[in-house]
This record gives sequence, structure tokens and C-alpha cells, in this order.
Amino acid sequence: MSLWDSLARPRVMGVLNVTPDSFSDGGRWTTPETAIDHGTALVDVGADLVDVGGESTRPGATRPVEGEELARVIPVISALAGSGVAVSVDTMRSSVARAAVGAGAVVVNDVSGGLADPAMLDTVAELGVGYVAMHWRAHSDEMQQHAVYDGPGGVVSVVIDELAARRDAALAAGILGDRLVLDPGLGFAKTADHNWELVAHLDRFEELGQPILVGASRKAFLGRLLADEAGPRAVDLREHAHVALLTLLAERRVWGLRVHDVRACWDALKVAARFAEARRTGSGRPDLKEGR
Ligand code: PMM
Repeated sequence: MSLWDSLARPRVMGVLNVTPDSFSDGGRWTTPETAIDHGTALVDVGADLVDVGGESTRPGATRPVEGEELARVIPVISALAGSGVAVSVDTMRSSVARAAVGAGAVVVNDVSGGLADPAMLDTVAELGVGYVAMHWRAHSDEMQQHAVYDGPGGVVSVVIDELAARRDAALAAGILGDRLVLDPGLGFAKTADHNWELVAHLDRFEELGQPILVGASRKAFLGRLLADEAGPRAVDLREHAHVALLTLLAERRVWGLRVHDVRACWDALKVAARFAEARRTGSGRPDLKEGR
């Protein structure tokens, strides 16, 4: 399957953070060997794409220098791509994007949508690969100060407008329209309420006319929803809630879901697909039965 073929289900993007400090899986796959094994394991349970990142974007994180980011991701991308895995590189740096594509990555996943590095859009256009442009306002050390959406229509309209500007800039730079994916950027300069508004109105993002990717996996808004007196639910105990959300999102025509637990995501997609099929057959509807 090509990533860009039309498909009746969302693509499953497995997360592989080769960082010491990502909130979700930081410190777990820090050697090339452990990272490559985990990437292979994600594919074994059904990932269509493995997203390799070397920079943590957790709120308050400081950025690694470029050399450090390259050293983290390039050996992992080379090995995975070399064994036939479709790899995206999660980076805001055009230099890292270029090296990653040289190592075999087929998609650049830029959480800044081209805003962090002025050379990014031209570089991706020249490389001719896919591009994910996420909604973003500032680097992680200050992004939560930017979680203000006062425009008419609230957070959903403002995020759509700001993503439309990134879409237009990407297309103007020469990035191929059928390889350009947009992402509302859950958790990036957003409060928990903003994230719920965005996922609840995901269908409105269809007006952007581009494929949509969503990353809700393990994020703080789920932890806050499930909080008890001890505080937010721990990161690794948010998966059941995430699967419930994925089952709802599967009904939306999203291009892709960025997840840590690929098997759990597939379970949700299978339930949603079977449920939709059973509804279509009409056997539960008396008015559609023969003789009525
Ligand atoms: N979230 C994170 C990192 N990269 N990329 C896209 N396109 N969308 C996201 O929502 C996104 C991302 C942060 O989460 P992580 O620490 O689990 O990687």
C-alpha cells in the first residue's frame, strides 16, 4: 500500500521518540538498537508509518542542538527505512529533514508547520516528499502562554484559519497538494478544553481540503479527564480513554492517527468499521425489512 492511495480507514502512524525526555515515551528507546527494535515491533502490529523524532516537544522542554538531534534519529531512520518501513521524521529543522530523507524517510512531520525554520517549506518542496504541517504557535518552553483563541468561532475557527495559512504557504513553496497533511496540533498551545473542542469538531477541518492527521495519544487532556485526588492519570494509564476517543474519531474521515499503542489503535478501528458495516446492512431497521 502506498501512503497516498485512497484508503477506507485512517493510516496508523506509530510514534518512536528517540529522546531522553518526551512526556510519552522519553528515555525508553534511546539507543539505536532499542529504537530500531521498537520501530520494527510497531510495524509488526500494523503501523503503516513510523514517526521518528529526536526532539521532545513536551511543554517546557529545551531544544537539543542540531548535531544531537541528527545523531539520535539518522541511524534509526536508516535502519528502519533500509528494511522497508515507511518512515516519517518528526522535526522542525530543515537540515534534519534533508538528512532524514537522505536516510530514507518519506514524510517530514513538522510540528511547527514551517514556522520554526524559514527554510523548511522550500526544502520539503525540493525533496518532493510528503509533509505534515501541524498547528503551532511557539516553541515548547513558551507555548502554553499562547493558548488564547479569542477570534470569532473560538478555537476551532482560529486553528482552521491558521492552518489554512500554513497550507497556502506550503503550496506556494511547491509542496505537492496530494502529499500535504494538516494536523490541529492537540496539546500545542492548547488547554484541555481547547483540545476537546477540536476533537469534537474535527469534521470542520475537512473544509481545508487536505488530509488530516490527529495525535491524541497519551496527551495531558486525557490525563486531566481521568484525574482523581492524586492528580492527573499517569501517562501510561491513559490508553483505554484514548481507544475510546479513537473509536469516535474513526467515524471522521481522517487520513491518519498518530499513536503509541498501534495494536490498541487497530482494535478501535476494527470495532468502528464492523459497527459501521452492521449499521449499513439495515437488518436492525424494521422499515427496511422485506414485506414492510
Ligand atoms: N504530538 C507530539 C509530537 N509530534 N506530530 C504531529 N503531527 N501531531 C502531534 O499531535 C504530535 C506530533 C507530542 O507527543 P509525543 O511526545 O507523544 O510524541
